[in-house]
Amino acid sequence: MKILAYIVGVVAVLGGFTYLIFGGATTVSMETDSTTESNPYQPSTAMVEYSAGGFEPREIKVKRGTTVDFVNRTDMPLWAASDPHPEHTDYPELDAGVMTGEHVKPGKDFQFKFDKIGTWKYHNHSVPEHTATITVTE
Ligand SMILES: [Cu+2]
Repeated sequence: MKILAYIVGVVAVLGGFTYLIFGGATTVSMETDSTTESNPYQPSTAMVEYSAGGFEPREIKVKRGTTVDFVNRTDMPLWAASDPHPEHTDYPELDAGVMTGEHVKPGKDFQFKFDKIGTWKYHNHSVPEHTATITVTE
């Protein structure tokens, strides 16, 4: 009988561990997820490619604090800047010409961190009909 009681005890302890490990893991991962969503400092990135047809994707939605990498896939300089053209006053910081002191050379990129919530239209200052939109949410 002592052995049986011992086995029952071991099973109960193991079962408790199993519950702790799996039950606990589920709880932890849920907490991690909610932390990720509410943490503005969580590093996240997105990419926009500029080709002969313009910016792609034409519209993206990102969370505040996201760094967007603008890649120039053309053989022409790229001067991405916020609307309106030519003042660039909607989001003055978003202006590759001001940020880098020059156009983004072919094959190069520039990165911009979006800290302001809103819907931001921008364009290539050198080809202003090439427009695109980035929506920044909380
Ligand atoms: Cu412009």
